[in-house]
Amino acid sequence: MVPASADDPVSATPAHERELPPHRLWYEEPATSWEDEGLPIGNGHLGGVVFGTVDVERVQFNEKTLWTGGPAPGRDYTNGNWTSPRPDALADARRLIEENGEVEPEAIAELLGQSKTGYGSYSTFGELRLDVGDVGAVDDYVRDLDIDDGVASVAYTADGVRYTREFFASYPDGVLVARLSADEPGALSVDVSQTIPDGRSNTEVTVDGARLTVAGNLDDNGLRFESQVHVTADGGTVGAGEEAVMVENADAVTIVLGAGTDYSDEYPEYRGDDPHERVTDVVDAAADSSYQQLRDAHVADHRDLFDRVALDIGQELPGIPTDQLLDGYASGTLEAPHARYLETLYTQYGRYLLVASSRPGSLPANLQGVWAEGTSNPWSADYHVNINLQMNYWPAEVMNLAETAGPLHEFIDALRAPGRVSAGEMFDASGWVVHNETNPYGYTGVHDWPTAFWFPEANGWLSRHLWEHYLFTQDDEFLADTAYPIMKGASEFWLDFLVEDPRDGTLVVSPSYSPEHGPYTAGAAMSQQVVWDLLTTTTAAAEELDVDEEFRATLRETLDQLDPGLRIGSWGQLQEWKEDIDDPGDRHRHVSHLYALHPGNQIAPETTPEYAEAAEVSLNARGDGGTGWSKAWKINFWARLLDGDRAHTMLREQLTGSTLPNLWDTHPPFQIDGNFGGTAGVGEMLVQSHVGVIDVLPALPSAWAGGSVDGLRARGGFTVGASWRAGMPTEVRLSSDESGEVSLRSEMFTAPVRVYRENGRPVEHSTDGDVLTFATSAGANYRIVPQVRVDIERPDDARRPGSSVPVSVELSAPDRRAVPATGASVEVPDGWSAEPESVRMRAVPPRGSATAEFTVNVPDDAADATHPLSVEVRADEWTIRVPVPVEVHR
Ligand code: FUC
Repeated sequence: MVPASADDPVSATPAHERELPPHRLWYEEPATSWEDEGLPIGNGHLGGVVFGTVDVERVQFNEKTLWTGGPAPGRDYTNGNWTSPRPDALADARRLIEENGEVEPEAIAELLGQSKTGYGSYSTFGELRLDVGDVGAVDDYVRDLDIDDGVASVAYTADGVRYTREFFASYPDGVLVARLSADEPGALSVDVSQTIPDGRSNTEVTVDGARLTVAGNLDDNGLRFESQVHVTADGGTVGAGEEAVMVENADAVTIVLGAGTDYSDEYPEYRGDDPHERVTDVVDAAADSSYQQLRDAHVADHRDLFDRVALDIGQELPGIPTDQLLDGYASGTLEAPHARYLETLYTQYGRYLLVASSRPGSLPANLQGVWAEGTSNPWSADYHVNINLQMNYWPAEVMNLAETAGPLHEFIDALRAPGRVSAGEMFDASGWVVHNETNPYGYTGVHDWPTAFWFPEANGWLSRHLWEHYLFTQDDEFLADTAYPIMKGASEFWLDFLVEDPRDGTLVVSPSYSPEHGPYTAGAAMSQQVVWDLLTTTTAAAEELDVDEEFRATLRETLDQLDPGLRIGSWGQLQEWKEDIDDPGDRHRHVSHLYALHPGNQIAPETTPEYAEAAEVSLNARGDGGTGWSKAWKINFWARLLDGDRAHTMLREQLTGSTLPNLWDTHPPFQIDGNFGGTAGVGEMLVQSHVGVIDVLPALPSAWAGGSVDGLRARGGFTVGASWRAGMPTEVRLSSDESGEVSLRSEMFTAPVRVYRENGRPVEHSTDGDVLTFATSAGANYRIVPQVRVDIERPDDARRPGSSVPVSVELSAPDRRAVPATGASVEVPDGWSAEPESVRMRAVPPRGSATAEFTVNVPDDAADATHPLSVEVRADEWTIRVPVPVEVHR
């Protein structure tokens, strides 16, 4: 063994060295159901769902701004604001609540609600149809979605010819692309056309040579739309047919599709330029590029985002199609590495879907991302802001896709103009407001569904996303120009809207409604927590920017008087309402009063253990059921409670009961929020940074005992990676965008570690318990390496009373430092014994190891249970304690 000198260069290559199995969804049959089986592609503004049907390929497609509703000739669109003044409505609602404590939702809806007018719906653009004629019998059919490259494909053999189709949506070129090829020259003939859904007028279909153009207006609001399809053939002929472009006897065919509308996000007109020129330009440019050029540019762009996070939990490629994999997972028949494959595929699929449905230059991802099959879709495929839109963006920062949040920020910004009118006209308040759900036409007022119309706190919850973006990116310009003005406007609303609670003199929200159940009251937990969070982060932002001193003082005074929404009730629960009225039998899918635990950070086991415990009581009472997004939220909650196994249980629940064969989340119906919430939840299991410390592997489930992850982001401008074995890190990796101090938390730091720069130089650090702190330089990479490691070997099957368990302890020095002499023992519960009681272990040289053997005796009267044993290895300066639970079973 060669003792290394302090400044030996060490490899900067991450420990993540295994080539990961490809991330791919695949099937042996064409899709028959859009919702269950279609495979989604997208570039943020265009989305396509590929069926893989053989004779006539169907690619249903969307353009993000194709929405009915909003301003329209002959419609009195009020953005949901009251059509006539109701000067007393708010005061009446408040009085009802003050007098009765609890008020039926219908009574409040009667006073404050109003039926929806001009809300509209997201709509399909149509279907691209590729008609290759009657193919006859087909062999070796496969349909897949390669999410590493962002390419869907279909392949089959007919008449001895192998046919292949590829589909992708290119962000750099702004088009959907389809490519048909065959392994025999001249084998391809296809008619390319487009369907036109209902609800369109002035529709013109023109075929000019190789170009099919469809343009018209939506009946509902006159929105102008246009799509153009251009067909290029290698070999063969291309000609104009009636409403189709016809290709005969080609070797290969490339089809590009561009689409747009005259929507603009500018209040109050919401109209911009006719899309004709824009669509013509992108389709012309794409038609001038070769298929390979389009594909290469797309794959490079996609991988630039997608490849940033690598997750290895020991998954292995299963040799079965994805629908069978999902079935096997649900029935518990998969081998563990195949189950882990599905878990990593699902995690990365959420990242794929976010890249595909949210890129700068268009609207944010809606309830179905960018994919919607009908002209009037479930919940309009809109922007619900009492959880759903927010959940869509939970993975954006931690999962290293911060750019995808741009459309959300712009959308929130565009809500301000109509939101100011709603605040002023309806409530005589300044600032801006939005309620339970909204559309792209600034619907910031109300509707009248009693249990789901009132949620003015949405302005605060949305604002949190801007502040988080700043925390993760440290982008000062973004904070000053985008985030702060929006946060300030939302805070101004609350400064005017909060009222004093006669019960205790605190400031509360009234009316207040905990989504989407129970009575209307004053000061429900979520209302208070969201407002507390908004005012607190707005104060922090103003301080950071050193602006608005007087306003800051007002915020602080208000915060001092604000009810923070945290109360522990009679059965130990975190109260959902200000009065202790929680029903332990309540299984409602919204768990709103835990906002403070996630996505907020008012509650954390490290900082407010008693509230964290109460949150756990509430969460246990709510149970592990729920709809898709509800389960996804529970993954995040349990991760924040640092319970990796329970978070994993919820991930299993989501995959088992709320995931369709194409891995889309189902409420039911298909709703994409759960996909994003699930992916974010895995992020929370692996790294957390919401209480000022980067917690590494805070909620690692025992099913993921070994693995590695790279590319996760943490607040403060950090990128984090780690490798682990037996649940304990073997290395932590950190890159720092800025110079400053960083603190990380891991059980690993309770024993000696060293921190190295990429050039191999050790970095000075300090530790305090399980927290390690050191100074970072901008752009530098660090590795944190344990200097001592304890591995345990023992049979892990259940033992009988009166039997014994051999326990072998391996102590090693994995880096360049020796481990000094230590004492080792097994700590056992009362009535148990271990032989020997303790062992003295000699010093271990660098990269060497030593072992000690113990026998644990299980007492005759040991109960059927898992008993908490542990191994302790003690040196003068440190102690390592490794839990070794022993299950006893008669
Ligand atoms: C919220 C949820 C519903 C549904 C809708 C789109 O209102 O409570 O379950 O997800 O959004």
